Amino acid sequence: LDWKTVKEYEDITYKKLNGVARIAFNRPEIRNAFRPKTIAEMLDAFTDAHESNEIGVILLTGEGPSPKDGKYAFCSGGDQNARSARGYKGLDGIARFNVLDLQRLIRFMNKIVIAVVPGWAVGGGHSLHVVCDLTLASKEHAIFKQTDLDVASFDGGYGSAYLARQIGQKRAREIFLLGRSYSAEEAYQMGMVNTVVPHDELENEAYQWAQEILQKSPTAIKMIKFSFNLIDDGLVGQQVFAGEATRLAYQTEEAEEGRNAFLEKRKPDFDKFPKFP
Ligand code: 1HA
Repeated sequence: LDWKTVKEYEDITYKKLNGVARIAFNRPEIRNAFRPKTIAEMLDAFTDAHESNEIGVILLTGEGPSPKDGKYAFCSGGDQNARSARGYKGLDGIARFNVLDLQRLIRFMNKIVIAVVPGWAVGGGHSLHVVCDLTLASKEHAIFKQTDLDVASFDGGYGSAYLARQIGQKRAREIFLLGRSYSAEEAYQMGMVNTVVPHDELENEAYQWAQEILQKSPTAIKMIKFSFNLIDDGLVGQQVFAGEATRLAYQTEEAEEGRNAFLEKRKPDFDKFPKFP
């Protein structure tokens, strides 16, 4: 695939091709663990893709293999070297949990985000695949493992409760409480992976899925994404869904009349609009 680099970063890569953005963790020697700077770069790239009129689908993945031992990773969660008593410490000395901002952006953005898992998806990296709209996994190298409890951490939000919505309470609790490794095939059987793909074809397959999605109506795509999210996202889910409903309502003649009446300092004439059942 002939990806074009959009912007150079230190901890991630960001490329685009034909309506698809590819955003990847790029710290392969530590299994693509993230520090606050990594997530700040992710937020920058995701915001750019979110605001781009051309981009409809984002592939979130990890560069690899590791130059040290040839192993692949999606993401191994928070960089434990950056961990401090108040979160993950940035180069500015401030401790953050900014991966939660990235989770919310993925959840609330009106583009489809596909997790493309070439290797380890662990801890906070596991939670990121959970929050994406779809997950495609490498048949040979993807491994899913939730180590949060081993390092005295817990993603009590999307990473766990939303995982339980996907695969059921017993399975989700097992994943957290035992912290075992699961293959792509096992993750597929559980329902947290959409398809298992031979490693060499993984990115091409993800790109094809993105192209298929791009054939659909952009408005219908975002309405269905936010419909799926609504019930689990509470009032924020309602707000995000309703925002899109408001956008549709703004496109009507009634909305024009409301605005024009205000600007022309007159009473709005809504009588001319039929009260359809
Ligand atoms: O839970 C949260 C949060 C919850 C709420 C709010 C915010 C949160 C933010 C973050 C998180 C978390 O992500 S907590 C969970 C943190 N991550 C982990 O516990 C995973 C730690 N890593 C591993 O268990 C394993 O390394 C692995 C299963 C991913 C891979 O195992 P493997 O293939 O045997 O490789 P390994 O030799 O262990 O690792 C290769 C190199 O990568 C090692 O460095 P080296 O010995 O070559 O110098 C290893 O130390 C490094 N590495 C791997 N993962 C991390 C890491 N270094 C720092 N942080 C890591 N997460």
